[in-house]
Amino acid sequence: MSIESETAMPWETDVHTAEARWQAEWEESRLFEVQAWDTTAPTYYCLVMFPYPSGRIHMGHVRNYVIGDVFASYHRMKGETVLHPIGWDAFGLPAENAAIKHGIHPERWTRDNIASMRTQLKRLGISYDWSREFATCDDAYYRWNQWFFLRMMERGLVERRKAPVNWCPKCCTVLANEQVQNGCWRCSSEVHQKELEQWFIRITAYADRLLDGHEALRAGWPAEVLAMQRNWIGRSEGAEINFTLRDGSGSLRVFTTRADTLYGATFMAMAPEHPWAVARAQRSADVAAYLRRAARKTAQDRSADREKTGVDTGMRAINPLTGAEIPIYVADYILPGYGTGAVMCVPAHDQRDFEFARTHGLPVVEVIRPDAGSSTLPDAAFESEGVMVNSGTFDGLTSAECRRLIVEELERRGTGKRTVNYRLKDWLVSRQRYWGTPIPVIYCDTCGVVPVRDEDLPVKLPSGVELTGKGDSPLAHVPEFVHTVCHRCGGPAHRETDTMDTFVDSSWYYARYTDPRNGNEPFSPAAARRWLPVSQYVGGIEHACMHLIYARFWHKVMKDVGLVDTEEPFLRLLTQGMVTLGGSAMSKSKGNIVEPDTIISRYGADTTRLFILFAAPPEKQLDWNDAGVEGCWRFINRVDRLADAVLTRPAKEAAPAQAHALLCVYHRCVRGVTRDVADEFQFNTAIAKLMELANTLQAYPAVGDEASRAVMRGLVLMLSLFTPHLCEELWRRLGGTGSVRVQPWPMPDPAYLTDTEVEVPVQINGKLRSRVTVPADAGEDTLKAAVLADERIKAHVNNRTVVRWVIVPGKMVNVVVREG
Ligand code: ANZ
Ligand code: ZN
Repeated sequence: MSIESETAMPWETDVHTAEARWQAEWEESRLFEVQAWDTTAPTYYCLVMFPYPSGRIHMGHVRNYVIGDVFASYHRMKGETVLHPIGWDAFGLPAENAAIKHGIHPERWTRDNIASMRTQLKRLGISYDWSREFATCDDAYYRWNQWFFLRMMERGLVERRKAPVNWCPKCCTVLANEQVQNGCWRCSSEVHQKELEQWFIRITAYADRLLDGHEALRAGWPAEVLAMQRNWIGRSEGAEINFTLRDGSGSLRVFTTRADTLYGATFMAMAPEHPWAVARAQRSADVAAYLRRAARKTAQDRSADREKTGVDTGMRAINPLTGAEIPIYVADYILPGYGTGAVMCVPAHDQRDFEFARTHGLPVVEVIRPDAGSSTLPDAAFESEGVMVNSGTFDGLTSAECRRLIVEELERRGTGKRTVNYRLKDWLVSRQRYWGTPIPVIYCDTCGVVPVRDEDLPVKLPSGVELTGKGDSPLAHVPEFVHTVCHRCGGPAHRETDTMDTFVDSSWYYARYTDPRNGNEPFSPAAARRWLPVSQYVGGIEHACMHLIYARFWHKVMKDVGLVDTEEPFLRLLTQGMVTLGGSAMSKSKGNIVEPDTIISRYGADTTRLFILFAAPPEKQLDWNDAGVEGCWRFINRVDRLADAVLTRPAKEAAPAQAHALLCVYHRCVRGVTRDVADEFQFNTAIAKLMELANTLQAYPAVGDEASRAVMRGLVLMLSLFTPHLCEELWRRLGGTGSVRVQPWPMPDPAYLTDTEVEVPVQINGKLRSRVTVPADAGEDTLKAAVLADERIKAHVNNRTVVRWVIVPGKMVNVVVREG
């Protein structure tokens, strides 16, 4: 082992040159590039949510990517073949807005931003395989969006139908939901709902599969995200019931989860958008006025716990079981997009109906009494289960039983049926925008809607386009694009001028990384089999519903098409917390932004990385703190000097007991850091352990001896997950060969683990779910506390109740839980 470090520059003065030097070396040696077939080692796919090229990297990105790099680096050192790619989510509205505002072409704006963000990212020294980089605005990528769209069309998963969109009459344009802020975001005009032909992807056809998939994700996804998805999908079992109109002109269909309350339905209500309400408005000035008022309210105004408004339509319906005649109202607390947009109202057992009945003087008929305790009537609706009353032959039954029987009775009579309803809606994918994937469809006067042929893909975005922000799709004003020939009949045709929602782009990019240059297919199934599913995905919780549902859906379609053979795309998910300053999210408008570039220019990438990982556990909020950054900087320089001392100090002879004690501390540290990183994802406590190890080493009386060198090498190896540049430098100085980033991860030597601790397996309902480490003599309470604090156990117990503990001290714990 050579010692050539006597003249090494202190890190403190050399940090920027040294970091750049190692980054260049990693890049030149292609250290992080992986070939699909280069090894038989197990694969590990670490994915971070790719950035939108807005122009600059912010701290949220840095946190996301630095966390990802710890996962990738650790698994690489564990000997796995690690895929760690990066690219650009490059389509989207800001590019178009920049074009309108500054007259710069969206493509130019996007490519420039990518170039500067790539430079910024590279300064962080993250172990990306840059050879796989792509941008979703590359036609080599988006042609496959079009290809998938065609496959979905073939499978009946694509539909074109009318849908209400936000329309600004002044700008003459469709607005995305988030662009409606007190009217049009651009001109503040009142935004109208307008019916336009739109393209939909029938994600609802996959609702049950999306829910079923949760079982497999339970162990690796935050329970919170799964709960949000479950809620978003909103599966609800119930019945559809037809109420005949008194005048015999038809029947009004409702969706209810509480068919048991049918005898208590004293009126009905429909959404202002319901076709019958719209028809009624032609003849009733009251109804027309109410509809106009409702149209001005936002969805939030309508669903919030506001006053329940409504108007009697004068129409009457017959309760199918009681034969009673009940009035039909229009009320805006009924939402158009859910169920049938009409409900049977049971004021005694539904609080909203109760309030409405109070305001409008409608009767309240109790049909369920609590088994125990007393009814909440007449102060509030009684919404739980109980025993039937006032319900004819059903009296005395439980409400649950009655629900089943009533639905069966309605099915016999042909006036109702069991149904499942979802809150999830079909995915409206068409955008009247330029900077997105053209929808690959043409319209022929003779043949109608004709899908573009595979061999004619990609339908390229034309570059010459005028963007004004007004009117319909910008592509409609590019004649060379619009006019085409129908390949079926050879006659004249015109192209669809809408583009796809950019969430399409992010729905399968992770699969493209496995085979990013494939020109014949989106990716080869073999490459996908090698790498998918993603082992660890890291990103913001704000993507819990949209992106993470779309991607899961897309993956299932890719499975059905035969491209992948797994049901889920992302095995594990870590949602990193926000980076805040003074407790609030960093934002331009608040002026509380810390620029990554500023920090890197001052302290280097390692300090930035270390602070971000040390200041908070990854999933928790991280409040920026200059003193903390300064502390990390000092620690890094201390490690640098420590390495120097280890190398240059003439070795004193240490007492054997002292060396042994140092090695015991070291091996315990290896065990602890490994556990923190690999099992707990608590990088902050891992770093704290390494800081302690550095302290112990510094205080060691024989710094410079063989034991101290061994410990220093181990410290450098472990620390390289967090501060790779410094550690690369020290590793070489300590005589290491090859990059520190591909060295084997240190193993704790049991000879030095004087074990006063034991590892106890923990089962949930008899299934092994985790292990906890406790003092060998831990009593039941300590054991229980350790079990309940374990992240994996927490995820499994989730919202269920612990009913019993089976404990064999020092040997095994079984937690018995049940739902609810
Ligand atoms: C009668 C009833 C009686 C109801 C009762 C509840 C309690 P979830 O569980 O979310 O699916 N509903 C149906 N469609 C609606 C719409 N478009 N807008 C507003 N409310 C609607 O909720 C289903 C219940 O929400 C349905 O069951 C219906 O009210 C209402 F004691 O029908 B229920
Ligand atoms: Zn034709």
